[in-house]
Amino acid sequence: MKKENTIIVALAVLAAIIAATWLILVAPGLTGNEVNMTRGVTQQSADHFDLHMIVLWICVVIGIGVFTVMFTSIVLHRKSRGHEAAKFNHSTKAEIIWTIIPVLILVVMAVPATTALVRMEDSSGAEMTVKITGFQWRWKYEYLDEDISFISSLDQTSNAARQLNSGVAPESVDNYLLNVDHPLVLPVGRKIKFLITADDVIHSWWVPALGWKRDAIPGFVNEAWTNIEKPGTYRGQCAELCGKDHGFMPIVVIALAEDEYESWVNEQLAGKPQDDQQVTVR
Ligand SMILES: [Cu+2]
Repeated sequence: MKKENTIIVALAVLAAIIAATWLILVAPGLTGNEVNMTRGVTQQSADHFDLHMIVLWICVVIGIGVFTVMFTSIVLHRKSRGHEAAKFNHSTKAEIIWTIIPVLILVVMAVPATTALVRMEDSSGAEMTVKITGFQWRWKYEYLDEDISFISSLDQTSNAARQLNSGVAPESVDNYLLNVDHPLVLPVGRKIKFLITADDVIHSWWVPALGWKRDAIPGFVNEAWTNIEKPGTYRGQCAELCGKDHGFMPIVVIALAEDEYESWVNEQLAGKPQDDQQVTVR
C-alpha cells in the first residue's frame, strides 16, 4: 500500500467521522430539536454547562482520533490484502504513553471541575435564607429573614386532570403536573442560601435552570445557594422517589426584579394572599 493511499483513506475516514459527529451533536440544535443540556439562569448552571461542553469536546476529539486510526487500520491492513498481525506482545513504551496521556487529560479536566465544585459549595455572603422542607407530597418554604412561610402544592387544575375519569384532558392543562398553587418567589441578583430538609421521607429539590439538586433528608439540613441572573418562571420537580405521589409535587420558582420582589414581600406581610395558604400537611 502506497503511503499516499493510506493518507487518502485516513482523510476519508476522518471526514466521515467528523460529519457523523456534526450530525449528532450540532445539527439537532440547528433544527430546534436541541438535545443538549440547558445553560440555565445562574452562574452555577453556566459553570456546569461549560464544564460539560469542555469534557464533551475532549471526548469528541479523542473519539475522532481513535476511530480514524481504528477504521484506517481495519480497511488498509486487512488479511485479504495480505497483511499479517504483528508478532510483538509487549511494549513498555506504548504502556507508558497510554498511561501518561490519559492522566494528563484527567488533570486538565479536574482543574475547572474542582474550581466549580468549590464555588458551588460556598454559600458564604448569602443575603437571604430560605428553608425548604419536603413533605409527602408538597414543599414548605420559610423565608427566615422575613416572617413569611407557606406550603406549595400541585395546582388544582393539574390535580383535577390527573384523577381517573376526571373528564379533563391533560393536554388541555398548561404546564400539566408542573404548576403549583403557591410558587417560591425569589429576587434576581441576590445570593440566596437554601436550607433543605424533609419531614417524612427523603425528597430532592431540583430546578434544572438553577443548576443543582439537593436531597431533602429527615433529620439532616443540607445547604445550597443560588443567585438567579434572569427574571422568569423556572420549573422543577421532586427528584427522589418518595412515595405514590412523588410525581405530583412539582416546584415553581418565580424570579422577580428586586423592586417587584420587595412589593411581593410587603403584600405577603400585609397578609393578603397568605390566608388560603394555611394548608394542613398530611
Ligand atoms: Cu418527593
